[in-house]
Amino acid sequence: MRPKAELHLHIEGTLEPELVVELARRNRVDLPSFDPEVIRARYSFTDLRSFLDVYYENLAVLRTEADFYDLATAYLRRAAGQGVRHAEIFFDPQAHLSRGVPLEVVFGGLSEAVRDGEVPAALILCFLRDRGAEEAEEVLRAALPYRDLFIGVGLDSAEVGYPPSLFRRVFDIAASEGLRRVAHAGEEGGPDYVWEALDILRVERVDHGIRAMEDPRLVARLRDERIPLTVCPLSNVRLRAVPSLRDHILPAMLDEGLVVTVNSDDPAYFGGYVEDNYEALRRELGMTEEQLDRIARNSFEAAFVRGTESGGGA
Ligand code: ES4
Ligand code: ZN
Repeated sequence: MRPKAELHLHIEGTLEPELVVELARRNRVDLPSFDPEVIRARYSFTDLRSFLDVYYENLAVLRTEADFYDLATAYLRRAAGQGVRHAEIFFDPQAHLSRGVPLEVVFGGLSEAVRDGEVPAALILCFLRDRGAEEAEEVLRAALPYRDLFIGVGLDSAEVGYPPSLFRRVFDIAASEGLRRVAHAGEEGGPDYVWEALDILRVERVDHGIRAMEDPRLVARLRDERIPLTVCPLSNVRLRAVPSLRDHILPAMLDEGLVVTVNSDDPAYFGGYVEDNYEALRRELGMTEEQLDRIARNSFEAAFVRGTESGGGA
């Protein structure tokens, strides 16, 4: 299996139904069903919003430091089995703070799992854009005592209606703290969101970015500045950003000379981990080993933390 870095992965999106049930029992959280198959059967989303509703609901079982530790440890074990040599992992503190889970519990569990994990990894703190810029700034300030435990900030959750420009101040503060910057843009939102992420938030990678292909000037900018895009093919199909894998624009992005990477996004929900995404591109799109090798090489170039492709990681 080819070595790769994974750069677009929400740790909360690795919560498999089996772990939902285990944590619910451990924490005495009531669930509509304790059958993992029944939980999995509810994953019939039609867009980003309907996915996020289920995703946030399942988070009710994450309560203690041990829960966050077990979640991230399970991901890093699976990632090792998928050829991942380095992972830069998103987490959503607001999705936990809003349920009364303190920041120290989230940072404690995740950072210990990263320290002990099977794959070298780093954490990227994401702001939930639909909760607004003021709350994002509060979260960043509250997280600064844990500054050494994360390498950057990102922007996720429902995209349309929450343009990157709203978050200029919080990204400026992050930059002044030496934090790396990424944002989801151009998944459901148009190329204008990608422009704003670059020009206003000064992001160094674009998460998804598939709709950048609608704007040739933007494509030229991304190519010339070698700004990586973290594309998530199985996610795009499940959330209907593209009709089917065969219609995915990824091969054209590669032909344009963009620094494209392939990632799993929320693998517990979208039907596969990162190597499963590579495999689907091979099977459904007929992508060649040469193309997939380029994507894997891009993933190491696009990583903020440099390891080596043969391991050694952070
Ligand atoms: C997400 Cl696919 C996607 N898009 C935006 N925000 C997210 N959070 C978790 N998965
Ligand atoms: Zn994502």
